[in-house]
Amino acid sequence: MKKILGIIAGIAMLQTTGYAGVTVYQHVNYEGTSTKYGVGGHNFSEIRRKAPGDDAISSVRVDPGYRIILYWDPNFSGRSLALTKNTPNLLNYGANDQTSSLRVEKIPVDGNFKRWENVGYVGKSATWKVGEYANATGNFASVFIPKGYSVTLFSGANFSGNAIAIYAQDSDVWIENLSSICHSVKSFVIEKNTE
Ligand SMILES: [Ca+2]
Repeated sequence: MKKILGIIAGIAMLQTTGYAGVTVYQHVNYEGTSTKYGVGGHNFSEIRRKAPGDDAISSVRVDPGYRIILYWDPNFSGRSLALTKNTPNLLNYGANDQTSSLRVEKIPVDGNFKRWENVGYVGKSATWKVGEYANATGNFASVFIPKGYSVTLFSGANFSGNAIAIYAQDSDVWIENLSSICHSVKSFVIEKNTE
């Protein structure tokens, strides 16, 4: 009998239908002028032309499944900062009013459960299909579960220890930093949700 200690549902918001990507804002807390950017590179001439302009971005909204890389200089050069979640104040990253070019990427996903070794959906990754996996290896820093599936994570091998169930019911679930809810993953079960 699996012992479920916690249930998380709908952690990440459903990405909006249609045009998805990121939105950059003039002021902190998503205020002031703004522009929504889709996947691809957006160089200095475009940044300068669109609101809020060059060296003027202070907060960023990032739709689930996307990454924005801010570059201090034109031509995707100079210092850079990658973000995969909504960030209301770039001052906290030393990145306020610095951006002169930026790139938007879609984070690649596949399978019914995917993990990355580093926070922010970077580093080595692995993907699994529906099934029971008694001995997991590697670091589960960020995870993705597509809509329609659920994953139960166990802190011990062979489905022992603490467990947490994550249901992707109404939308894909993206967890950028799994350690905030779960410190160890040694085994897991992936199931297809039933109606
Ligand atoms: Ca700059």
